[in-house]
Amino acid sequence: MAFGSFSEFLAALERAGELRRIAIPVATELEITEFADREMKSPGGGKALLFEKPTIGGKPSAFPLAINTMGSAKRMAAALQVGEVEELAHQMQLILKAKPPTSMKEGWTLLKQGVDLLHARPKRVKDGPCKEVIEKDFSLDDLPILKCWPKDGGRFITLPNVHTKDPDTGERNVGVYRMQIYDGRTTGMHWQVHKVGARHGKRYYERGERMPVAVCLGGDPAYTFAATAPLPDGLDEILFAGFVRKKSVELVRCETVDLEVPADADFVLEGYVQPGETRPEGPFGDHTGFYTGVDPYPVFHLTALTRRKDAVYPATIVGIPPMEDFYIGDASVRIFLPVFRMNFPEIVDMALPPEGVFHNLVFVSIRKQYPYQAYKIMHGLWGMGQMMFSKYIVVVDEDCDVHNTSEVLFRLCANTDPQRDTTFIKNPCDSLDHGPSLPNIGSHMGIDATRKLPGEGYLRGWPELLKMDDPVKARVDALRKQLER
Ligand SMILES: [Mn+2]
Repeated sequence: MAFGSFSEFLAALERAGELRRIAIPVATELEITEFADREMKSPGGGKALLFEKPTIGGKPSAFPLAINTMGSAKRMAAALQVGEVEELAHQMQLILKAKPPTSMKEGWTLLKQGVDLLHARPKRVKDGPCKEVIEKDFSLDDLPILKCWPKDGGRFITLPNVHTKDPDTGERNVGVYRMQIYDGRTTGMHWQVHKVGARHGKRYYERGERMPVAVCLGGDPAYTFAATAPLPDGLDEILFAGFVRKKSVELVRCETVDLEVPADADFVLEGYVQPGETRPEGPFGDHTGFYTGVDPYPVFHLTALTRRKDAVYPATIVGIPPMEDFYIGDASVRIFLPVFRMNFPEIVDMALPPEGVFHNLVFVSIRKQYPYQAYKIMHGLWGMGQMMFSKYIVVVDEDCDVHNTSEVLFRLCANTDPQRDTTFIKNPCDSLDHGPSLPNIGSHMGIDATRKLPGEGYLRGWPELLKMDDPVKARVDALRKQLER
C-alpha cells in the first residue's frame, strides 16, 4: 500500500524502530544540523529524527520537522515500500525483458511504456489534503526551515519537489533544487545549467512569459525519491513515482498557477519565476563537504501556500559524507542498474561510494572478455546523463564487490601499473565541484584495475588470487561453532 501522507510514512518508521522523537525545543538555526549530522554519521545512518518543537529565532514553530527519513538502507527501502531496494530493480528488469531493447533509446522508450502500463498513470482529483488550509496571509518565516551551516547565506529549503512544465510541449518535470529564503515570500531557485528546470526556464525567457512553479514538501516519500532519481529526460517523475508506490499519484490543480501537484503533499508553495530576474544565491554548505560560493540564480515569488492541517516539514542536510543523500543515490544506482546493463551487458555491478559524493568516484565491475574493455565502459558512462560528471571511474573484475571500498582499493593497488592503466579525458563537470580551475569543465580519470590480458601487452601471465577451498571453510565454520558452545 502506498503511503497516504508523509505522517503515515513516519508512523511506519516509528513502528519499525527507525524513528526517534525529539520532544524538547531545538533551534532550526544550526542545532538541528548538528543533531542530524551526528545521527547520519553513526553506524548504518542512525535513525530518522522527528523534532516536535523546532524553534525559529527562539520562538516555537507551528510545525514539526522530520530529517534523515531516508538515511539508511532500511529506511530507503521502507520509503519505497519494499523489503529491499533490489526488488524494484527486479521489477525494472521485468519491464525491460518484455521485449529485449536493441539500444539505450529503445530501452528508455520501453521502460516508459512499461512503467505507464504498471498502474503509474496519474489520476486527476478535485480536492485533496494539501488544500485543507489555504493560506492567504502567510510568511515562510513561519516554517521551520533550516539554517544548515554557520557560513550559509541564510535559511534553505533542502527537500523541495519543484514542479515546472515545458511551455511548448506541456511536459512536466519535478526536480529537487535548494531554495534560499530571501524574505517571507521570496526565495532563490538553485537549478543548475544542466537541469531540466533551468531548460524550462530558458524557454519561458525566450517567450518572454512568467514561469509558473509549484513546490511540494512532504507527501509520499516516493515523490521526493522520484524527483532526485536520475531519470532520462522525458520520463515523467510523477509516472515513475506511481510505478514505485504501485498506485497512481492523485494530482490536484494549484490555486494560483496553472500546474498540478500531488494531492497528499504536506505543503504546496505556489508561485512564479520571472524570466531574466536573478539574485545572488549562497554560500551554502554543500554535498561536496565544502561551501559553494555566491552566484546569480533565478528568484521564486510565492503567490499562495496551501497545506495539510497536520503538516510535517521534511528536511535533509548535506555536508561531509556520509550523509542521508548517499542512501538515496545508492538506491537510484541499484534500481537503474538493469537500464545500464542494456547498453553495457558486461556490467556486473556499480557503486558510488559515499566518499565520492555521487560524481567524484564510481566503481564498476565487469565481466571482461577482450582487451581495453574497461576503457570502453568508462567512455560509455562518461557519455550518459549525469554520469558525465564522474571524476574518477575505477573498473574492476566481476569477482570484486564494488560496495566494499576496501576490496576495490586492494584491486586498484594490486592490479595496476599507474601509467599503463590510466586515461584522462575532458568532460563537463558538476557546477558544485570546486576542484577544476574553471567552473563546469575539467578532466576526468579512468583507472583500469581489471586483470590484464596478453592482448593488452601483458605477457607475464596474470597470477591467481588466493582462495581457500570450500570444504575447508565449511569444516572451520563447524569447528568455530563447536568452540562457541
Ligand atoms: Mn526529469
